[in-house]
Amino acid sequence: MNMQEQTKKIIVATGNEGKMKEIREILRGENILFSSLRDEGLLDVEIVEDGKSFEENAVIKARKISDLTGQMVLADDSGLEVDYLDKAPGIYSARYLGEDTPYSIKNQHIIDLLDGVADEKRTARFVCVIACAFPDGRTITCRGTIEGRIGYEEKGTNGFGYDPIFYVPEFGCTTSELSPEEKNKVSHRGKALVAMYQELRREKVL
Ligand code: ITT
Repeated sequence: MNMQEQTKKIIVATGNEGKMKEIREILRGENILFSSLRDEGLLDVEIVEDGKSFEENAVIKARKISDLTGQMVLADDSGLEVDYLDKAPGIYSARYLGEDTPYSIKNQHIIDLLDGVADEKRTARFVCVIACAFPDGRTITCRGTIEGRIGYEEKGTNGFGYDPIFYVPEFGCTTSELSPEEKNKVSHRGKALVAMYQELRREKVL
């Protein structure tokens, strides 16, 4: 068997290019070809994310595309929980202040809401749930988190979304200042995706 034959294609039910890039990097070297909704020509499929948790929304996305394609499909539902804001934006992270609002504005808004709030009360976490939907109707989920604090200004140019305001005390910088490799090693997405990969290996799906 040559390398080409061993490579397995997995559809990821996401339209978010930042996530897609990280997913490809996290499992680089595992002989998996990740195909996005754009790659599949499915970007226009309407998916109603009306779940009440990251788990529910991840399953909704994976299930919809699995039913449509008849394939095993992964999905990522993720977001930022700010403790001082009662865990907002949480599952509404992408829609916070409007889906098309630039992150420079969303990030500054969160910084402003925390104006005058002391370091120890600026705690926050990124959450990522990876769901896998199988063609037989079964679904499984894996969750990963990374703890941090909301910074005082945007810092860094790597990553996407809320990375420039997500300060990680252990590293002394934001996840936007980490290299992609460093972020993937410790991130919510890195943890959730590696856990899912191990589960799929255990189940001999991969
Ligand atoms: P899909 O549903 O198509 O996958 P989406 O962007 O709408 O894309 P979510 O509903 O899961 O996805 O929202 C996730 C949001 O959480 C994302 O748009 C970012 O704002 C934020 N987010 C998640 N992971 C992040 C990360 O690693 N760094 C920065 N922000 C992140």
